[in-house]
Amino acid sequence: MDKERVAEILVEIGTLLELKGENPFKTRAYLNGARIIEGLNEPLKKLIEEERLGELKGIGDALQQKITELVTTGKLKYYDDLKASVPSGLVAMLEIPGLGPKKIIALNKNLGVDSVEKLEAACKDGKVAELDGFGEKTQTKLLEGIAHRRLYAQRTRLDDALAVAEPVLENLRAHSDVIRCSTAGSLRRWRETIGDIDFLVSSKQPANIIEFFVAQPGIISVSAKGDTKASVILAGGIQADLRVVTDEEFPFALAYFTGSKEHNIVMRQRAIARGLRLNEYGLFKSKEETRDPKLRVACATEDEIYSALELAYVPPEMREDHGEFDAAEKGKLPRLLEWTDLKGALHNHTTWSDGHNTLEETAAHMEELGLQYWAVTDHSRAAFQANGLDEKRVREQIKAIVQLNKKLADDGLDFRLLTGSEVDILKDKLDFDDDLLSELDVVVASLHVPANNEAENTKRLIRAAENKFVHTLGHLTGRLLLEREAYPVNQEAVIDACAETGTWIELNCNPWRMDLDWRKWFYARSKGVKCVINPDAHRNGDADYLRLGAGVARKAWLTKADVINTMPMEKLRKELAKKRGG
Ligand code: DGT
Ligand code: CA
Ligand code: CA
Ligand code: ZN
Repeated sequence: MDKERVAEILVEIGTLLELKGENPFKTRAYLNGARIIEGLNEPLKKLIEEERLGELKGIGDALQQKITELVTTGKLKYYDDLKASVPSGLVAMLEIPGLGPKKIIALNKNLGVDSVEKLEAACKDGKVAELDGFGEKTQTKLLEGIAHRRLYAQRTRLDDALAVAEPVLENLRAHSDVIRCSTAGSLRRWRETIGDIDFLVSSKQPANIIEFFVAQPGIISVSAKGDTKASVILAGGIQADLRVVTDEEFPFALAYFTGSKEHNIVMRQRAIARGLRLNEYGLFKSKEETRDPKLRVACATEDEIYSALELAYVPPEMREDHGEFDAAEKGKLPRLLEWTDLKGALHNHTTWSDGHNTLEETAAHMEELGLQYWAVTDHSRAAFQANGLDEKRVREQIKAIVQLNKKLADDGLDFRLLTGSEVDILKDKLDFDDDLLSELDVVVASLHVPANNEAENTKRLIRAAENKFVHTLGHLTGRLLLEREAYPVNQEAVIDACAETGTWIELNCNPWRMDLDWRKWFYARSKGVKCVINPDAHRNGDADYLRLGAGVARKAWLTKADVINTMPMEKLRKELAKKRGG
C-alpha cells in the first residue's frame, strides 16, 4: 500500500471519528498523521522495516501501530470496524456543500436524519430551518445542494429512470414519422439502477425525430446533436441517448443497444462461428466487418435474429450472460413471470405504523387495482421510530381488519386484507412471541438493527427462519440502492435455512431495495426457495412497485410457480397454513 492510500485512509478515519462525535484531539491526530505521511520523502515501507515510524513528530503509538498494520497487511481492522459502525447515510451527507460533521451530528441528534433522503424531507418540512445554527437560508442551500448532488450522481434508480423515460417514449411513439421505437440498454433489461437511458427509433425522417426529441419537456440541456443521434440531460440529471435508424436496421440496433455488452459478445461469437457478422446494423453474410445492406440477412424482429443464430428468443431481462445461451440453445428458457400474474402482496404498511393510508383507503385502492389480497404487516414494537405496534395494538388491528373484511364481504367483494406483522428480528428473539404471531395471517420477519458482524446477522436470520410462524424474511440484506450497502450476512447460509424450513424469501420491490438481489435468486431457486414479491408499500401508490418487482424477478428467471403471491386467495391461505403444520 502506497503512502497516498495510507494518508487517504487516515483522513477518512478522522472524518468517521468526527461523525461519531469523538474528541476533536483524537480526530485531529489522524488528519495531522495523514499530512505527515503524505509529505514523507523516504519510502514508508523502509521506515516501518527500520522501526523508525515513531521518530516522526506527530505520529504517536496508536497511529504507528495502525500505519504498520496497513502497510504490512494491506488492511486495518480498526478502520473496517469504524466504517461499519457509522451509517453510510451520514457519510453520504458529507458530500453536500455546507454540511460538515458537526452539522450532520446536530441533524442526526435533533431530527433523526441519517440519510440524504431524510435530510431532504426534513428541509422540505421546514424542520431544518428551526434548528439552532441552521436557519432558512441554510435550509434552502442544503436543498439546492441535494438537488445538485442528485443531478450529477452516477446512476439512477430504476423507478426514477422509468418515470422520465416512459413519457418520452410515449411521445415518440405518437410521432407520425416514427415507425418503431423502444427503450434499450439497462432500462430495457430492467436493471435496478440505470447509468443512462437509451432510446431507439426507426424512421425515414431522422432529422425530424432528433428535433422532436431535443425539444421534449423536462430536458435540462442538450449535450450532443447529430443527424441520427442525440444526447440530452433529463430532469433529475439523467442522461438519455437517442439513435435513429432505418426500419430494416431496427431489430439489429435494438438487440445491440439493449445489451448487455457481455450478452452481445456471445451473440457476435455465435455469428462468427456460423460464418456471419453481427453488429448494430445487421447480421451479414460476410466474414469481414461490414454494413452492406446487400449482404444483410433479413430479420424483421429480434426474434428472427435469435432464430438465425439457432437460439430461442431471449427476453431482454435475461440478457446478462447468466446462462441464457445454454438454456436458449436447448430450448430450456423458463417461461417468465408476468406482472399481471401477481394477485396481491404480503408486506405493507398503513397509518397504524409509518404508512400514509388507512386500512379502509388501502383496501379500496387495492380492490380497485383488481388485486385479491393485501397483507397489512405494520412494524412491531421495537421499531419505535416507525411507530411500531405493541401487542395490544396488533390485536386491535386484527379486530379492525376482521371487521373491514366483513364489510367487504357484505358488499359482495372478493378482495380481502390479510392480518400480519413485519416483526423485528431482535438480538436473541423476535419482537413478538409465538402466541401473537400464530394469530396473524402473514408474518414477515426483518432485521432492522443489524450487528456489524456477519456470523451474528446470519444467525439471527436463520433463527427467524426456523420459527414456524414466520412465513417470509423481509429485505434480507437491508441494502438501500445507491445509498447503503447490505449489512454483513452470509446470504447462502440464510437461503439454505429457508430451504430447509420452508420459509419464503421476499423480493422486496421497493425500488430503493430490490432485495434479495436478482443475482442471488439463481442460488435460491436452485434450493427450491419460493419468492414473495413485496412492495413494502407505505402509501397506496407504492402498489405500482409490483410492476418493477416483476421485472427484476424476470431478471432472476423466476416463473409464476416460483412466486407465492401469484396464487389466488384460497390457495395462498393453504400455503400460509403449511409451515405451521396446517
Ligand atoms: P448503463 O447505461 O450503464 O446502465 O448500461 P447499458 O447496458 O445501458 O450501457 P450503455 O448505455 O453504455 O450501452 C447500451 C448498450 O449498447 C449496452 O448494453 C451494449 C451496447 N454496447 C455499448 N458499448 C458496447 C461495446 O463496446 N461492445 C458491445 N458489444 N456492446 C456495446
Ligand atoms: Ca444505458
Ligand atoms: Ca447509452
Ligand atoms: Zn422493513
